[in-house]
Amino acid sequence: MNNGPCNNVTEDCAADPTNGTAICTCKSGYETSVMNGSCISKFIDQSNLYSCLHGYILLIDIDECARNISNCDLQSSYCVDIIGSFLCNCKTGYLVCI
Ligand SMILES: [Ca+2]
Repeated sequence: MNNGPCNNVTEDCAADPTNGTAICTCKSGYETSVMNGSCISKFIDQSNLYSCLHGYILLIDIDECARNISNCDLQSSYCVDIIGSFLCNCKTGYLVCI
């Protein structure tokens, strides 16, 4: 099926009943990006998308710390979220940590 001007992966296409122009809406599992209005996966942490500048490739980042999926040893280190990755910084009193 022709998806018109809409993105085949992320958007559904419908016709505007008043003038027949195409309307693109985000498919299930996608939401409107705060950056440019395109549809992106709901699993992307949008709080980090603001750091992207126009003309640069959209950085896809998640907050590994908030999602508790970093592999930091939380006994000796704390998790710091950065764009595209995360860091494990040593807690006070630890010279070596992972
Ligand atoms: Ca991150």
